[in-house]
Amino acid sequence: MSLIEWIELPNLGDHRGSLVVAEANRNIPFSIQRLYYIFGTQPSVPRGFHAHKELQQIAFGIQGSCKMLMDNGREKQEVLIGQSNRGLLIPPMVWHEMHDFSEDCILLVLASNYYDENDYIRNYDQFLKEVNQSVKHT
Ligand code: T46
Repeated sequence: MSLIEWIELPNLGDHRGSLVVAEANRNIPFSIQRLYYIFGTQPSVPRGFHAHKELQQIAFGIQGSCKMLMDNGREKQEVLIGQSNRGLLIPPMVWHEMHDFSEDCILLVLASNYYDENDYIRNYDQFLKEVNQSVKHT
């Protein structure tokens, strides 16, 4: 699987405006158990700086944009999230950091499970250790 995967949702917009649809286990490749949205951010205040052990997520920039640095321990890539119907897949064991939020940014995140702080790896050295251990066992 490549580090960067986008999920495209249909925009059923017409002259009245846009309408984008996400359906669990159809165009979203998991059962959605939770959604959250991030807004009121500041361009110079980054967020994230963690990986998840098992959680799968998809992040949509439903308004404005931000940059997301993705890092699987071997490769790093930064992408711009800024299309309301194009979400970035954040798989387990990918360290991610959000930077350069536009002032109007609203980030909508669909998640495969409920919030669980034990699923977070918030220390980068610990992340690298766990990633390298899992590579050795595959
Ligand atoms: C992620 C990126 C993209 C909850 O209590 N429940 C929740 O569902 C969430 C998402 C957060 N929280 C609490 C945990 C913290 O005390 O809200 C506080 C802020 O969360 P955090 O510092 O983790 O926020 P970000 O923006 O760094 O990360 C968030 C998600 O937490 C994370 O899963 O992948 O967005």
